[in-house]
Amino acid sequence: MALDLPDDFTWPSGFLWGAATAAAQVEGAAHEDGKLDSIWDHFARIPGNVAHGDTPEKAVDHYHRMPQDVRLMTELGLDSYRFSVSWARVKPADGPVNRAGLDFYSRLVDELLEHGILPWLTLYHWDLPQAVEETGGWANRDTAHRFLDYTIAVHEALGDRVDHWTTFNEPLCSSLIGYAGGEHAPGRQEPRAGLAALHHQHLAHGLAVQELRARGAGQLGITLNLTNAVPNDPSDPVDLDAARRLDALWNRAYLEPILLGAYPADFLEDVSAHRFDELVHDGDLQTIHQPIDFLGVNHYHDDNVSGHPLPAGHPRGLAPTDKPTSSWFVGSEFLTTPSRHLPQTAMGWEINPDGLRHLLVRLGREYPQLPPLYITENGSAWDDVVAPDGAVHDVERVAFLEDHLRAVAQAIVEGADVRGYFAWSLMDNFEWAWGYEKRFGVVYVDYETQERIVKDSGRRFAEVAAAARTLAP
Ligand code: GBH
Repeated sequence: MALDLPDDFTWPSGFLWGAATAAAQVEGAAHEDGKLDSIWDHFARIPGNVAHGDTPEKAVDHYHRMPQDVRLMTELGLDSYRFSVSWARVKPADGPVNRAGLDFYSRLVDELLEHGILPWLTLYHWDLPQAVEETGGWANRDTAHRFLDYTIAVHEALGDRVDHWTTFNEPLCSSLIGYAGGEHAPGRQEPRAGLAALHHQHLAHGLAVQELRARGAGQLGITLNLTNAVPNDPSDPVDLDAARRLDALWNRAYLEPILLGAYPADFLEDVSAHRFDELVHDGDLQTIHQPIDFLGVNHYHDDNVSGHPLPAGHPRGLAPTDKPTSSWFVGSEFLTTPSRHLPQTAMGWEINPDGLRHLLVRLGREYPQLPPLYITENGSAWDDVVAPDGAVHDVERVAFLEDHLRAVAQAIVEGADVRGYFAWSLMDNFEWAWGYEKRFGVVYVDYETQERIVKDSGRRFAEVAAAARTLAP
């Protein structure tokens, strides 16, 4: 059955229906075949960092169950599978590349191609080798050059079969949350290190795109998590400025160096106390400002923001552990995110599908140089249970999926150039600082037995994708 969409609506031809995962969240086998610690392996072993003391050590054992998982993808009717490569598997430390680690991805790519599924590869989804962190991690400019070496190793092994290359997944999170906020690995709480990571990841992106382009790689892009910064009280200049700051730090500081070749002037001013400009060397912005073929958009929720302290008694929002963390609003640490009292998912994130429509339309209007868009992540966490009939009736996730797909369709009607939608996530997995507590999959995983059960949302996804293909022009 198709979604309830306007009669004359058809999904653009070739629209990609996919699902996404990330290496550290699904693979497990954290110390097999030459893989060494990533920052997430290391960070998760330190008590207090991850809920319940969970670690990515075994995750959902995808490393060993990969062929079965690819069969699951065919059941869901996926056109494409978005996965990430673990740097700590490929180049765990200084020295030679780890063949055995690369071989896993080579087998995965072959398996996907054999089943007619397009591999959509991400080079960095947050799992820096711990050895690189120990030389300063992303706060160290040299890490951008090491990323280039790693990129070359991956391209040498897979470049003959992989066409779609994404440099970074959500650099905002792996720079500011990891280095300034401290809720994510490596758990540093140093505002300037957060900004250094931001710039060095940009530089790494630019170096990698340049190199991949020169090597003839097909489609190159980056995935950003973009948000609508909503002023809590739109008639209050303090809240308007708060929204402006959040938009600058979370959206424009990531989009504009890539699309326009410059950091936004207001962002530079907001972070000037941290001497950000000293991090940017001559020529860096030219390196970063490479043409890209697509922009991946991850969107989960909007952000309602205020420049005033939270009122007394306002809940602080859910946190994975009671570990004290710092603000990752670097340069605007006073910002708060009061609740708008909208319905929420199990993450405590508000549900507002129209925000996705608004974001997609607005991106095209604000940036004439915007490349085609792919939703590379969208999804929701719920407290799923296996019903007595053996199925997982995740009605809330089905509704979330349908409502967000309708929002994407509406954005397309309004002119947004969206070419695909990847559900987050293919299957339940290691949800970073939340450990295994939060389930995002359209496939349920029993963490004792590793059994997979396609949830109702997975079945719905398959139906919608099949119907869309039948109707495509
Ligand atoms: C994505 O990031 C990741 O790419 C993926 O690996 C992950 O599993 C998935 O989402 C689900 O979490 O603290 O209230 O200000 C999540 C993007 C951006 C969502 C920041 C939470 C802050 C919420 N995140 N946002 S709040």
